[in-house]
Amino acid sequence: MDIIRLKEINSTNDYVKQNIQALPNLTAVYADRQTSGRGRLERKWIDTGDDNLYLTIVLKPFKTINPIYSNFTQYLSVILVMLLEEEYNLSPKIKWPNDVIINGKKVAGILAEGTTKGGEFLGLALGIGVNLNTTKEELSIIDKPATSIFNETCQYINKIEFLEKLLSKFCLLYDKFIVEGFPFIKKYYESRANFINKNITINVLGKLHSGIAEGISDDGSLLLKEDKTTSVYFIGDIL
Ligand code: BT5
Repeated sequence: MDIIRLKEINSTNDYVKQNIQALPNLTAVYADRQTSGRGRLERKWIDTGDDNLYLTIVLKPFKTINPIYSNFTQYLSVILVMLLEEEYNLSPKIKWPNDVIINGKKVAGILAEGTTKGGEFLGLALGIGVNLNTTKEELSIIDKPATSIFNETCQYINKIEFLEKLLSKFCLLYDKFIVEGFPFIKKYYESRANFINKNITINVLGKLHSGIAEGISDDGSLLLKEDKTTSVYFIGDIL
């Protein structure tokens, strides 16, 4: 995997989107500082210093739009959970669709953005921000409960080592994932999900829906039992 390091950029996702034609599949772009990191729906990803990870992976395994593109965020959340469990002895959970949570607080956020030109699909920018060494004080400026690996383990995390481990795990299961799609990671994803069989409320573009989360479909969507019917949601936030 080629790795590009940027000292400072507005957003690694924007950098990848702007350069997607020149960047080969599976190039990783990370920045030491990110001045306008973005989340979904115009939300912000807060930069808490250069010893945290701001990374975007270039993905264009298929030349045309393919259902697999909508599941890469869930794939990356599973890869991160595996790494946190195996190497850092943590017990992270996944909050649908792809937040990674430790002890009820968000440690990482993932944002995938497709790029098209004249109707042609050029590729996906798969971005992830991971709080590696953010201190309690820095975490307190984030508007929702947040944590870092350092905050959970009292262990300083070497960013480059962490990046290499994350990317090598990403590549290890990648070939199988792009052939089999979400069903390949479904069992693992569900076993680490913190919402299944619970009463939840989701916000879908400003509209709230409440019910029991019955599970995840083979395409990664959420099955929510509202009264007597089960609805399928492809986007939204669990509140
Ligand atoms: C996300 O959005 O969680 C996706 C974040 C993706 C960030 C990466 S960094 C590299 C790449 N380049 C970018 O520009 N973006 C990607 P969402 O689910 O919408 O959550 C955003 C919310 O997370 C914010 O509204 C805050 O409540 C919270 N948040 C912001 N910064 C945080 C941080 N450092 N740690 C924990 N939570 C944070």
